[in-house]
Amino acid sequence: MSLIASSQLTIVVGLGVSGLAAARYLQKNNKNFAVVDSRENPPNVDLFAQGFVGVPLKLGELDVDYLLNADEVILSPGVSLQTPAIKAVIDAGISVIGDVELFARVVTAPVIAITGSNAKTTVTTLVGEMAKASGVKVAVGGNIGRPVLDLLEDNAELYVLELSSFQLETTESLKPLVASILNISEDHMDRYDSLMDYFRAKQRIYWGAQNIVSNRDDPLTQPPIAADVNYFSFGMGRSDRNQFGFINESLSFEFSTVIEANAMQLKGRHNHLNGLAAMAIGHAAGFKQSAMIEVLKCFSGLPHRCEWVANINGVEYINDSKATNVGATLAAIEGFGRQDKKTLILIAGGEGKGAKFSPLKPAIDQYVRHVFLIGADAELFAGAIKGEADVQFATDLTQAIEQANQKAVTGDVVLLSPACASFDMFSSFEDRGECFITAVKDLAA
Ligand code: UMA
Ligand code: ADP
Repeated sequence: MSLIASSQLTIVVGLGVSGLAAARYLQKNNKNFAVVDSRENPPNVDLFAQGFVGVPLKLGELDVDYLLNADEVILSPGVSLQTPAIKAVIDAGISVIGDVELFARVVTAPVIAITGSNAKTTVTTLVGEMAKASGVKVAVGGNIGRPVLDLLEDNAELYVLELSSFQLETTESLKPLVASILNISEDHMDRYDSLMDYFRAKQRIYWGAQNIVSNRDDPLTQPPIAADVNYFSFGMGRSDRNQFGFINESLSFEFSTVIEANAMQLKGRHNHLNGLAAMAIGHAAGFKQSAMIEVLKCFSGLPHRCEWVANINGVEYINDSKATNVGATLAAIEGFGRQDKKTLILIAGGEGKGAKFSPLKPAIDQYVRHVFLIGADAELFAGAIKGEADVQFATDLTQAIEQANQKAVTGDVVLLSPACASFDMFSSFEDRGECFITAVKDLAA
């Protein structure tokens, strides 16, 4: 650590959890820095006032002239590189990076980096648990919640990071021990011009990776071929060399079975695939197979992700509030749908983030009897899925649950899987999920 404050100026853009962690890191390393946030009332202002006396903080519309004083800008993943003030900074030749790039420059222990449109948090958590069970001192963070620069305090032997496309856009020197894209489907189309732009951001995770794990069933996850990289894949079909897959009803590696799918606590075909992905990543990182199997047997899932809530008169209620895009809801419908009978009642809708809902139509036609739609994009949603299922609107989530309850018969599953962000009606996907749980429990009372 340098004792003389650097004369170079770093400006942190964003006072959210990642910006605050960046400020802590820069302060600890005696750097000269300032913080700006385009919001008038961002979070953490009080914490900042207490912990960073004398450090300039500017709030409100980004001031280009001020930003141009910087030698480097640390940009929040929540702020687009296309923001005019940030574009002006880039055009002036000033380096704009994210907190993950700052982390990458100093981290000395190996890193496992995981991205995807869906299943990131589930797979990242599984991989973290597998590392622990293998006896590795591990720190888990990134988009999952704990900012990467805070993880450095742990002096871990291994870092397991969930990375979003936003974080990857401003990262170039991570060079992970293992990198994986789990799947790619439309998301964040309010920030990207096209699926290709989003795909290009995700593919940056493979830059400099020693081992790559991709999804055989999803061409967009395939890496460019390079000579000095080990490749592994996972997918629904039978496994072959360097592949994880299924042999009959068991998860398998190459030509041998590893664990029966039914022995996993996580249920649904999509979750079995998540187990395979975690095992493939753990294998590439050198984890013990016995430890990975133990984790797959014990891990029962995370709240708001296809979470079982109640059985009321033979009807199962499932909270999948974390399904904030079409790909996630598709996986949940296919995971819970029955081939022989339409037993699904779907509650969906919210803020669609510019996505097309039509890819849901075939699965809804095949598995869903009634759909109850809420939120800003309910009409758009209804237009895209019009077909065999009965589609109705509800004024709010509680009314949708009551309407679903009236239609449900023994053996049905009422699935909240919105395919949309929650912020038009709720403070977060957690808030939406808690509201679902409370209303369902009220039904049972
Ligand atoms: N914002 C402004 N002006 C600013 C800064 C932020 O308007 O100057 C707004 C933007 O709308 C932005 C939001 O505030 O989207 C949040 O930005 P932030 O800087 O306050 O965010 P952090 O609290 O630092 O959280 C970020 C990640 N947020 C985003 O990428 C939007 C968190 O992912 C992540 O957990 C955290 O860093 C730690 O690494 C959240 C997320 O929603 C969970 N991620 C998206 C997703 O999963 O779909 C990508
Ligand atoms: P992320 O962190 O990428 O949002 P999560 O693990 O939190 O991923 O899961 C979010 C949602 O993604 C779940 O609620 C579920 O609907 C869906 N999902 C889970 N596994 C898969 C998968 N393998 N493929 C597609 N969608 C999935």
